[in-house]
Amino acid sequence: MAEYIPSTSDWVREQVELYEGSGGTEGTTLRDTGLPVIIVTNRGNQTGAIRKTPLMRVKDGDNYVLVGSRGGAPRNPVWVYNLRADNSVEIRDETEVYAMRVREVEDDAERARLWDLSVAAFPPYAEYQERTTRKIPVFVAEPA
Ligand code: F42
Repeated sequence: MAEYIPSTSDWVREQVELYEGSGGTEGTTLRDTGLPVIIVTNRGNQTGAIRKTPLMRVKDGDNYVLVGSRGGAPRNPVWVYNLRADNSVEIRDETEVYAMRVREVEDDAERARLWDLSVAAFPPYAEYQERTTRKIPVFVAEPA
């Protein structure tokens, strides 16, 4: 079993601990927005360790859309590189846990559709894209 290395970011680590520690009954929304969050579990591309990242819940049927916005920061979140290196993930959505595979969305039309869906679920994504020159990476997670 690989070791779990918690995030160095306090608020992220605390949300993961509350969410997972309660079995998905607490800490399931983003701060005061009340909007739902999922926990993505994957492997670190350097350490091979288990990493856990809270992301907004964006659903497309049975699939989940993962948006690498990081609040519009100039650099991609590290988890983007982890998913590019190993596409096998576990997604916790409240009390349900799914084994899934992710793929980065490259097709313009597909990306546009999933982007609109993501902004509908979490409107600040639009502002985050305006804040940065990088094109925010979008992944889709499908049942493995
Ligand atoms: N971030 C988003 O990008 N999109 C969202 O929709 C989103 C929603 C959200 C909701 C709630 C919440 O609490 C946080 C939310 N975040 C969202 C923030 C998100 O959880 C991440 O913290 C953020 O995207 C930054 O991702 P990050 O992977 O850069 O994480 C940082 C804080 C982090 O933990 N970095 C690790 C560290 O040590 O601090 C690096 C971990 C890692 O994967 N290391 C690799 C390894 O091999 O283990 C090697 C790294 C390398 O060099 O490649």
